[in-house]
Amino acid sequence: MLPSSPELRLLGLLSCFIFIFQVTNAKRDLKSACGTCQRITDNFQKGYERTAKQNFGGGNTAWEERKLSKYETSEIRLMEIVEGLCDSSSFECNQMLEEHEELLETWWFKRKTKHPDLHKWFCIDTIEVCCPKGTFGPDCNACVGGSERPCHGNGKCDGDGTRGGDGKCTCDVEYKGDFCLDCIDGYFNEVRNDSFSLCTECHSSCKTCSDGATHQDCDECKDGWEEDEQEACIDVNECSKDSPPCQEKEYCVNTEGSYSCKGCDQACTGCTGAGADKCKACAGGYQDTEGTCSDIDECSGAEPMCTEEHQQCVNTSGDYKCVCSAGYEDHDGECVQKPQEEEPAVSKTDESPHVEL
Ligand SMILES: [Ca+2]
Ligand SMILES: [Ca+2]
Repeated sequence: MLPSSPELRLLGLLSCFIFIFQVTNAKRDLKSACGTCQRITDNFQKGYERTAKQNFGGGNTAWEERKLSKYETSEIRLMEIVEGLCDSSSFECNQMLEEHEELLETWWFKRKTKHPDLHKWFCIDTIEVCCPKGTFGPDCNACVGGSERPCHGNGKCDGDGTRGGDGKCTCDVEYKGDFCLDCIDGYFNEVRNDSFSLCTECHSSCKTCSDGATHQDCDECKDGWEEDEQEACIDVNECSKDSPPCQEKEYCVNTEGSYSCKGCDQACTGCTGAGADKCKACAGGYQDTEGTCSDIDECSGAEPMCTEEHQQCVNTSGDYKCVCSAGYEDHDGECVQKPQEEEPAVSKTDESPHVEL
């Protein structure tokens, strides 16, 4: 029986999806396939160097010399090199190797002399997963800016050196534009022509600038900076403004391009700087002593501060407190005599460090 039409449509849609998936996947695969191929040829070179010193005994008789020169181009040596080309865990690498192992053999025995660059012969010219440096895509077209200096030396060309990518530039951080010749805000073109651009950082006071790196070259000042009469960007002193930006119990510290607020000494109500000698007024519990706010010793005043029975006064910084005298303890706000229990005998043996074991 033939499938009904909705099923057919679904089938058609599904194969369409699979096709799109394969196309996009293949594009990405070409970049990673080149990476895999590059690793294989890099490891081949390493293996080639590793096996260069090997021989069949270590002597240098004529017989051994002959044997050695035979090894140099032997299948045994090739096998030893091929063994080290892929990590056993790398599926992509092992798959590529399995698919093209015969090509490596062909190169080893027949092409090596004429085409000594394995990467070029294998990855670029034969299995066609890579391109020469500075080129990209199926036909190895030149990157934006040319293959000599892709992206004019100020960025990375998408797919550079592979059969994938679109050749567009991802510029280095200072540069922008399709050709990576323009500077981002905060940088200016120190050198600029059709094929070369050098972007240098503006002065720290500039949002944008042109022609130079001093504070006089700003086109626009950064926040926290303002233009003076000479059109140079200078620091705004936020602390000297009519309405300073800090809280009542803070003082203001001006910095280049900004400011900060710091907490006053606890002896102050408002202050102009750090320490008890920079108070605008003393906080409660403190008094002005020769320009410095110092603690008032409430307990030494003529008037007793703690009036309850068996209480004593304890001075604290910025305050004082009333506590029960020795031998008394607080009981619902009253100081009562502590119970005189005779328990030291028990606790003493408990806490003794010389316990007999
Ligand atoms: Ca400032
Ligand atoms: Ca006090």
